[in-house]
Amino acid sequence: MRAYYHDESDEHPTARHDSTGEYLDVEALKQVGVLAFVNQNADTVDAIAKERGYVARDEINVTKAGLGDAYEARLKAFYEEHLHEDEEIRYIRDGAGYFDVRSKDDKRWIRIHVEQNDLIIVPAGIYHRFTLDSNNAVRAMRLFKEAPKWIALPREPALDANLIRQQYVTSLAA
Ligand code: KMT
Ligand code: NI
Repeated sequence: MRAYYHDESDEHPTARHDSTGEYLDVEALKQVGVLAFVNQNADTVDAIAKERGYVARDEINVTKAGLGDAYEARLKAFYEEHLHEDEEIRYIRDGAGYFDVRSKDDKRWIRIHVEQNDLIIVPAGIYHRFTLDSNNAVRAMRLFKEAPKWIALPREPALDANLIRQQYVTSLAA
């Protein structure tokens, strides 16, 4: 796991975009509600799942082979700025990728590089996006609640009035 402010350069999305050199640690990520745990094993994942009410899990293989015809469309959707009404929890089994989340002031992207055995919890209501890194492959465990509200709601001005979004924004001020 490595997190930093995204440099917003015109390079390909899968480039590192780390020329800012402004790194963030796990504590700084907590300030935007993101929980990141490095080097986790099956036992700790089970414990977190139990604690937070995750009752099911599956695996997503984000590669050309894993997603087949849906590959391009899925990657495009992942990279469009969006939010969910539930938290998004991923345990990286193999490969790597970038979660970009909005900074507290909503002006910058924070780029979080997740790698094997990292577990990340992206809070409900935060604007974010995902891309692979230059190795073009990630395999991740997805944890599910009973009735997950997982639809990706693309960013648009009207979405700022969404209740979950407002609760998230309020939590930042606290
Ligand atoms: C998502 O919903 O953004 C994903 O599942 C991304 C791939 S898993 C690291
Ligand atoms: Ni998402």
